[in-house]
Amino acid sequence: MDYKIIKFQQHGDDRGQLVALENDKEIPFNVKRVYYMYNTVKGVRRGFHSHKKLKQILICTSGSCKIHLDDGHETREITLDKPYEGLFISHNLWREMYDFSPDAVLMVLASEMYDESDYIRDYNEFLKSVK
Ligand code: T46
Repeated sequence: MDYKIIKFQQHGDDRGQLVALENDKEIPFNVKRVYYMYNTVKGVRRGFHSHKKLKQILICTSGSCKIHLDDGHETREITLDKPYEGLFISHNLWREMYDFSPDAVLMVLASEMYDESDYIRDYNEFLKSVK
C-alpha cells in the first residue's frame, strides 16, 4: 500500500519545538495547497473517497485522530497523534478520518489545487478503478 509515516526533524530548545517542512525535502512533492480541519464534531467520520492523482501529507498538529486506508485489497488503521509525524498518502487510496480528539487539528499538505473531478466518492467505482 502506497503510504508511509514520515518523522520530521524537531528543532527543539529550551523554548519548545519547531518543525520546518520544505518542498522536495521533508515533503516528497511540491505543495500547491494547504488545508486543515478543526472543531470536528465528536463521533464524526470524514473522507469516504479516493483521489485519481492527488498526493498528500496529513499531520495532526494538535490532538489526535485515526485514518483508515484501503487500497481495494487490504486496509490499514493509522493513529496520528504527534505534530512531528506526517502520513504520506498516494493517490488511489480510499481514506476515512475518525476518532478526532476535541483539540485535534488535522493539517493537510496537497500536491494539487482543489479539483472535485479528482475525487472518487463511490466505493464501488473506487474498487473498479484499482482493479
Ligand atoms: C482528503 C481528506 C484527507 C474546498 O473548497 N477546498 C479544499 O481544498 C478542500 C479540501 C475542501 N473544500 C471544500 C469542499 C467541501 O465543501 O470544503 C468542504 C469539505 O470538503 P470534503 O468534504 O472533501 O472534506 P473531507 O474531510 O471529506 O476530505 C478532505 C479532502 O477533501 C480530501 O482531499 O483527502 O480531507
